[in-house]
Amino acid sequence: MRRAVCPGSYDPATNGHLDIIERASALFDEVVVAVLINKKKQGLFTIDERLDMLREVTSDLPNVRVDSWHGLLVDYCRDHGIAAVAKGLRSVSDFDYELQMAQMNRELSGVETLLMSNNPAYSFLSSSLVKEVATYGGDVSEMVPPAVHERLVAKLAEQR
Ligand code: COD
Repeated sequence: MRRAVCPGSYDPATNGHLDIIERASALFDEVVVAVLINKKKQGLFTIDERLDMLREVTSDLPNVRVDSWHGLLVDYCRDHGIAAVAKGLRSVSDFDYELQMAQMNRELSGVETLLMSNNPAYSFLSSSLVKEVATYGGDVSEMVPPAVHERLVAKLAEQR
């Protein structure tokens, strides 16, 4: 069975993430969407909230499951028999960082990384910018799945 992991912070998932997950699910027998901790980023949603949202927005993709992991991505891949990491590339600046991580992960464990060119409609999208815009009342309803939008609006209202 060909398995891939789509790792990320998913705080929260955007339409750009979902596009990559859907495309990976068409290429592999099974895709695990794994919520990992990025220590450089301050979280808005708890890990359980991110998992719930991801389960909801991927419920129509039968070969996709959702999981979380604290630690190195390569250790997750080894423990779960995963040979490939599938990610999206938005820009040249993404490329530098993604290439470095892909090379490090391959050096550590031999795991391969598939970098997919993103849908240009989502080039500007990141979880951080979506949160920032929504915090100041901007409309992000076209940038995230409806289930995420609902939770984001509720979370920000809770914090006011
Ligand atoms: N269009 C297409 N793809 C996108 C878009 C978009 N608009 N936005 C994001 N993506 C893709 C990118 O491939 C991105 O890498 C991925 O989705 C996840 O994005 P985020 O922002 O949710 O997640 P990051 O960048 O914070 O995730 C970084 C990881 C958590 C994957 C990384 O830090 C990691 O692997 N950490 C685990 C610890 C580890 O192994 N560290 C060593 C790494 S070499």
